[in-house]
Amino acid sequence: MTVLNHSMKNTKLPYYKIHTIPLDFQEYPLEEMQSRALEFYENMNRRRTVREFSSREVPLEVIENCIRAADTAPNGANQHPWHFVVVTDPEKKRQIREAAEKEEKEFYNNRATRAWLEALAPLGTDEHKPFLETAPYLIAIFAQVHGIDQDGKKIKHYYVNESVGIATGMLISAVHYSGLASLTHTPSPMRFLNQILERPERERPFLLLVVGYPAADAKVPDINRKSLKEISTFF
Ligand code: IYR
Repeated sequence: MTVLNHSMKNTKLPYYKIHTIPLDFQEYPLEEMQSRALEFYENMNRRRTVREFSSREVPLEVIENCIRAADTAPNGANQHPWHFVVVTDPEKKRQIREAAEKEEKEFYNNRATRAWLEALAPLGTDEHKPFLETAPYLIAIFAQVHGIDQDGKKIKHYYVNESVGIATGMLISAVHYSGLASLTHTPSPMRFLNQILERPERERPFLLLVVGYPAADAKVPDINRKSLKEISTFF
């Protein structure tokens, strides 16, 4: 079906005939809707950021499908302003670990404020990042600050941070839903990722997601979620 986009009718711009297709929407009986919401929450509530990984193999196809899921994220002007680099090569992992630990050492010893270190203390993090080599996959997520057209001209991208943040959240959810653990790692600064992973300057490293099975004896800090009351208001 083709409809006119009337909101543009009185502007100087040409307005477009947008192409539409029927929505593929799945409705559930109310009871099922309620149990699905509860089940989803209970499942997501088991997700924990893991810092001890097993080197056990994970099929690449799982990672590919998780990235496909991330690409379904709502995003500014449907520009998909992201790029995912999947790293399995041991030498690349080694280079990433080396560069990340260098920045992290500087962070923990000099750059971080006392208040920041105090906020991190309950998590037990430090500058040692062995998981960057142990885990089978590192997924480096890049935000495309702007696009580039066929003539090499800049294309403005909209809501880049929001879009990439949502896609990353969906990637983390997909990884958890698949039965794998992940760790959001943000060495700062992380521009070294452009050089190691051969990404252009217009792409800003957003986050490094470590993915794999948790180590058999993995422990996590005993922390709490906030209550619904603390995080929400209903009018
Ligand atoms: N990027 C450092 C420090 C760090 C910062 C925050 I905020 C965390 O929630 C966790 C760690 C690191 O990865 O150790």
